[in-house]
Amino acid sequence: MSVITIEQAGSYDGQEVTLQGWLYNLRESGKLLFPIFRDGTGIMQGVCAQKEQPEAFAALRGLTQESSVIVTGKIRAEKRAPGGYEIGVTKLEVVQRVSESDPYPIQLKEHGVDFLLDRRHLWIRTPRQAAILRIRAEAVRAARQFMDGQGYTLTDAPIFTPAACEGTTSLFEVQYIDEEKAYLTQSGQLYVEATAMALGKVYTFGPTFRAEKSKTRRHLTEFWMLEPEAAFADLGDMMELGEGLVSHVVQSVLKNRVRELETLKRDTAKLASVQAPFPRISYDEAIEILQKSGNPAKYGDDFGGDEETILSSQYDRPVIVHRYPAAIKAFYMQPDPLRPDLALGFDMLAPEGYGEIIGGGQRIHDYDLLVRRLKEHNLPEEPFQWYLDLRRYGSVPHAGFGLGLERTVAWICGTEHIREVIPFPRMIYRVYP
Ligand code: NSS
Repeated sequence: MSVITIEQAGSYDGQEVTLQGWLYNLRESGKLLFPIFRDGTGIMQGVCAQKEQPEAFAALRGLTQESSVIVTGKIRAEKRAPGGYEIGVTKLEVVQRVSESDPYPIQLKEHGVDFLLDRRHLWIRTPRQAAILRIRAEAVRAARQFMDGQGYTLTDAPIFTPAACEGTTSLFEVQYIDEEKAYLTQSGQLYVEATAMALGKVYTFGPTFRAEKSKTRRHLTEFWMLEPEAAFADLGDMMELGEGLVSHVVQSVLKNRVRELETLKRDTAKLASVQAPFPRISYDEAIEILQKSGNPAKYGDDFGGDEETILSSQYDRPVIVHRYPAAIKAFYMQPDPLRPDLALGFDMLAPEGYGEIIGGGQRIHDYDLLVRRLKEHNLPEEPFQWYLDLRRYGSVPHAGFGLGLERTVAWICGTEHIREVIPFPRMIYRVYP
């Protein structure tokens, strides 16, 4: 007998198979039982009649939600069933029975989000959450496939770091062995700049940390970032790489995660139009668009969620905003030679109000200018000595960016908040479970 997953059921129509999973729900109707099983790949309805299968019927009757089971039975097509197939149960083995006195806490009804977040270790079992995590995995797979295909080599950046990359206000300080201080990385950028000088085209993909005091639907304190970096590359190269990467990720999810997008009831027409090239506007043009739409933004302001939403609502795919005033950007940004008050940086804003999914641009490659910028940003020179070495020994123009995985997946899934798209979200007031 074949042990199969629910996802594979369509290839076993008419055959007797075994499923391993959990009891998701059970409806009892006299001498007939209608269980719903889940196994992580999907859910499947079953039927069990007392007359034909007295033993399986006895094992199943009264069985508690989320009890683990091994089910044997015949697969048959059933249009009305979720997934299009059901199983006629002939044998049911209970692996662990959830006690009636301590039932599974998450019932098949609406619960408050704090209740669910406290039980995140169980909440991820629900079909909607499982679908989101499968889409996340596909996004990661597709992103790496794209980067590898473009000739970029994965070089992992460290998590303990001696210095800040994205401003000192959101640094997590940790006690490192023997009273030395270290920080959790905010971005692997400084390190991929080094590996780019060693290997040419590189990327890192890992967790990054920001002690964000912002309690918004777009902020986590621990999130994943994919960061490409290339030697002899400029702003234009990175805008092109970014739109290629995002298009590939979205199109791969559309192709390979059809059922999951259905589970989420995602409007896939909105994703289908996400194809490179993306519209590009300068910061100056962005300010004009904002003012025309009645937003109070003035020249020199950084954009928040409201501004990003107005800008992205003008387009059916992500929009790239480039050349921000250097004064509102990080210390490492290369100035525009035509207008040195502007930085050769860009952000990519997702449609439908999901905000900034990419930030990046060209880096300062001149030693003296970089030293000056460190001073202007009140950053100590000493922990950056290794970074300055990259400008002492064979410095070249180079560029890169960071793609926020959770922002990207939240947009693709259409979730209200990014906390749902990472298995165990870390936020300003939450580190449990
Ligand atoms: O601060 S970024 O805009 N840019 C950097 O960290 C650069 N050092 C990356 C680089 O050039 N290699 O962050 C990049 C992206 C941003 O566009 C968001 O999509 C995401 O990282 N991001 C976040 N996601 C979730 N939560 C928080 N708090 C967060 N902060 C940034």
